[in-house]
Amino acid sequence: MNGCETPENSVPLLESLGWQPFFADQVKAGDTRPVVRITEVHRNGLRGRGVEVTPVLPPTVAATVGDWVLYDVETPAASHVLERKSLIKRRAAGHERQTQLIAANIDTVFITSSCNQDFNIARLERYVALALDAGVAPVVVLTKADLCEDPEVYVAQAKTISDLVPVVVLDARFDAAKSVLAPWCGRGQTVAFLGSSGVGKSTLTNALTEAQVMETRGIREDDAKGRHTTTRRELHVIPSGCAVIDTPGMRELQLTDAGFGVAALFPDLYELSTKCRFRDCKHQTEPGCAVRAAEASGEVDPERLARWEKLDAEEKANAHVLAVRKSTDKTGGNNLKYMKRQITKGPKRRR
Ligand SMILES: Nc1nc2c(ncn2[C@@H]2O[C@H](COP(=O)(O)OP(=O)(O)O)[C@@H](O)[C@H]2O)c(=O)[nH]1
Ligand SMILES: [Mg+2]
Ligand SMILES: [Zn+2]
Repeated sequence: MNGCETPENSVPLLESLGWQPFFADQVKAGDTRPVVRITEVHRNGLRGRGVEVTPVLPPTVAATVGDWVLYDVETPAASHVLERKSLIKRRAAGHERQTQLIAANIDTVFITSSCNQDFNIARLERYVALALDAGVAPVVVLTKADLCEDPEVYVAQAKTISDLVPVVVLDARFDAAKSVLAPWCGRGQTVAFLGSSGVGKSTLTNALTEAQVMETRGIREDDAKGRHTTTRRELHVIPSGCAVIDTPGMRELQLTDAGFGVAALFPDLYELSTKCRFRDCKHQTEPGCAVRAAEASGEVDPERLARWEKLDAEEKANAHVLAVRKSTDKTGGNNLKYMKRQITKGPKRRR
């Protein structure tokens, strides 16, 4: 082996790490800085992986897991983060309404839920909106099919989310799970698992990597809630020549600045809302409200409508807080520019 190939197969390491023409096009001819992908973020540094290099970059480098960096060997702090293809972020939990970067440059996100009390259509929709907004293709992965009398009941419900979102169901503990996810794990792709604790994200990461790279642990019997075994996001290479990111369960997923994702998930309702008489209609008691009219005539499913209203209101409230912050925070500018570009480009179509 010459260090450029993964031990498992003959896919060049950079490609297995998710290197694509989109990134290669950003490197000028003659630039000798090694490219590395950020695999872990710690308080005191960012771990990267490239061909024959595994540097730790100082935390001042503004990168997250999945970012590609031109590593400045002499002055690591001056390493250059390449433009992102996609970015998953949320409003951080707690009082600080900061935006937390979750992962960059993901092609497909496996939104994972088990076929038990964890299953919650509103929560899945929230993740799907987040993914669509980030420019990442969402796939709903339903685990623990073996523990459930009729998994198809869950599949049928998940399929109502959107025609844009494929749904698969599996037992995460067995090899067969790998082939169910294989269509999204081709060479040079990057996939990530998102979902609550205890649903099987680390079990699936282990299945894909064919190694025990992540620790897994049983859920509490009484309420099906998971324990936080995975404490940080980590990127691993899998033998099919694909990169996979496992994440800890998120207790709270607040959307922020995700108006495009919410609209993409509920295009019919978004379209209706553009027909209200007043442009800033809150769809409450305003005259000429197309949304309330459609509800009254029974054209729309009232439960789905209520879920859209909740997400839309939350997204707008958080986006407003961020907009105020950005107007006083000079570093927010880049991010805003990025989002605008994402929105005009639209979500990436699945292959
Ligand atoms: N029966 C069954 N158990 C599973 C399945 N997926 C995961 N588990 C178990 O659920 C527990 C939590 O899994 P883990 O991968 O740590 O969940 P994570 O918190 O999402 O990373 C572990 O004990 C797994 O063995 C599945 O499809 N069927
Ligand atoms: Mg885990
Ligand atoms: Zn209205």
